[in-house]
Amino acid sequence: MTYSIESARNIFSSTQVADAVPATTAMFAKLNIDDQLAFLWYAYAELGRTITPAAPGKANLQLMEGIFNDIKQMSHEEQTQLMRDLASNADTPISRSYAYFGVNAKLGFWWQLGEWMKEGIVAPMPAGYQMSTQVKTVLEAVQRIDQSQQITVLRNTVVNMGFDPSLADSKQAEVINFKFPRTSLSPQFTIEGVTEPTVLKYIEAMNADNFEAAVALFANNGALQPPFQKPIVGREAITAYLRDEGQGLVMKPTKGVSETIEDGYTQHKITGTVETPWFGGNVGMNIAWRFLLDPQGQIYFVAIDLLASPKELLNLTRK
Ligand code: EQ3
Repeated sequence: MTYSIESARNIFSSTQVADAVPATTAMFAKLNIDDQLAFLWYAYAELGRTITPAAPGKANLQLMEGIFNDIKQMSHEEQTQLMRDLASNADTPISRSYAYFGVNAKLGFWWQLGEWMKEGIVAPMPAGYQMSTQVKTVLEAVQRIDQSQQITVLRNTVVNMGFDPSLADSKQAEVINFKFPRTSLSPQFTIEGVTEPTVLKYIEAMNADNFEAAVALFANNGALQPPFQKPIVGREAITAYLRDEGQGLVMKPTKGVSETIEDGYTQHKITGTVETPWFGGNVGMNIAWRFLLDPQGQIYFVAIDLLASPKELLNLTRK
């Protein structure tokens, strides 16, 4: 049997992923725009009772200085309109610029607005605001899921904002990507049950933000499937994706299983935790990597899954 990316997606098919994330994100998407903004404010404030994201660093925020200066000059009405435009994917100059922010830059943009909302520099939630029943329902749904799933929902909502760049007639060449300098040496790890060098090298490279080295481990037509997304195919596309989304992640794989399948292919499932630079060790996301290596030991496919529960960390069954 030769594999296709489509068939590779089914390896270790008993893996239980956190379905509550797309379900809650879909509930959010049905809210009207003002309810969406209100929901995010309250969800963020609620999360802030236990953890808050780290400040993204001056150098990163400076990349958006021009836009921030414009926003500070605006009236509260204009600022509110700007937030509505972003949430409704309207075609405005700032909404277009936002589309070319990398994921972390988008999060950093809202982080800054959130700080300024607290200080009253950016229009805060109106005094006496009454939550609609729809907002309450989505908030309750978010309260039922664990913290790593909550931050993933928040992240999804922010990623989907702004003017869709595929609709833009002119393309801006450069995406604004944040960098998170590593404060300590790459974490040491051993994966109980897995010694496959390609897998170990992948984790090592990712823990050093060495995306070129990580991507060199892929086959030419290899693919990486991020949580809740379709596979990203080919080295160039994977490199661009990792430069945007892989920065500063700390991967702590702990257990795994390896198996030789047909025609010299091998499959490996590894579980462990991943920390984002925004929340550091305060939020360990339960993750599985499902690797399919070709007979040359190159990565033909790897899926990264956000697991449904910590119990899933122990699920290393092969089917
Ligand atoms: C201002 C406020 C509050 C109100 C306003 O009305 C609207 C908005 C939007 C507001 C602001 C909200 C803010 C500031 C939200 C911030 C949320 C943050 C910082 C969320 C961060 C989440 C990060 C996550 C979930 C990262 C996950 C990364 C993973 C799972 C990476 C996995 C990977 C692995 C393990 C690989 O091996 C390959 C790469 C890959 C990236 C897939």
